[in-house]
Amino acid sequence: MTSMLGFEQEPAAVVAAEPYPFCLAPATTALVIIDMQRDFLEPGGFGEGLGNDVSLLQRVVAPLQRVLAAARASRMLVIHTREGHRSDMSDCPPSKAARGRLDLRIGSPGPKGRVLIRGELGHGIVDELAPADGEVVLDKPGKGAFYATDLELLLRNRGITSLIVTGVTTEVCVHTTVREANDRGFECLVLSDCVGSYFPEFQRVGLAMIAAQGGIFGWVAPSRALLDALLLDDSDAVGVSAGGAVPAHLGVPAEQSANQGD
Ligand code: TIU
Repeated sequence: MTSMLGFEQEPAAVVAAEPYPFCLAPATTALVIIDMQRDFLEPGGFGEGLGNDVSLLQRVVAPLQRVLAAARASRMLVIHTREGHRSDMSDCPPSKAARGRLDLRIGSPGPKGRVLIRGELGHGIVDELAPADGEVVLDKPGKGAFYATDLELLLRNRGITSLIVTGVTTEVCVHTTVREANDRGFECLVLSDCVGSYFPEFQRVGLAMIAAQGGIFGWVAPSRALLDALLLDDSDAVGVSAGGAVPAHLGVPAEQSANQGD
């Protein structure tokens, strides 16, 4: 099947999601893993230093490991991002450098090296989700993964139209990235158990905001729904590919631009 953009697509998978099912083809989908860095997730990092309970973020690791394995098995493009700055902080706006606490800011020394500085231990991705050879590792100076990076170029060159967005934190770097992606025409599925916040109410509301108003920024689903969809048997998948239709029991439009509510 050829997409509207002219890229050849593999048979689609259909993910049970809010506000309605999300259709994806692995060849045109990227798994984006936002900032699963020691500074945000581990004791002794920046997040804990600011008084946050990092166990709320660590919950994300196990389900995200399963999604990463499935994405690799499906041969999806995998992109790992890292928030951080050059050691001289010349790429860190003074307004950002001033945030945090007087004694703990970006660039401050800590148990995991200088906070959010490239090359320091705390800036690295947690061992459980270590990038594999050939996967993209994207260093970003901002909260959004598109700001001041070549992410859009990488995605367009690969014919990527859909993003599965995961990582931390839900209301900060995940949300910013989803908004940036949505404005650029990428369709985003956010996996609810693969994104994490230090604040339970922000997690709940952050996810609700994405899928509200008919999917104003994107779709939300638990990772189980994605894993189930990627394991669709051939007859279901071929139905999508050949006929442009999706399995009838899911009742979804062939194109996600067609809203279920219409
Ligand atoms: N990656 C990311 O979300 N960066 C943050 O600074 N998040 C906070 O919630 N602080």
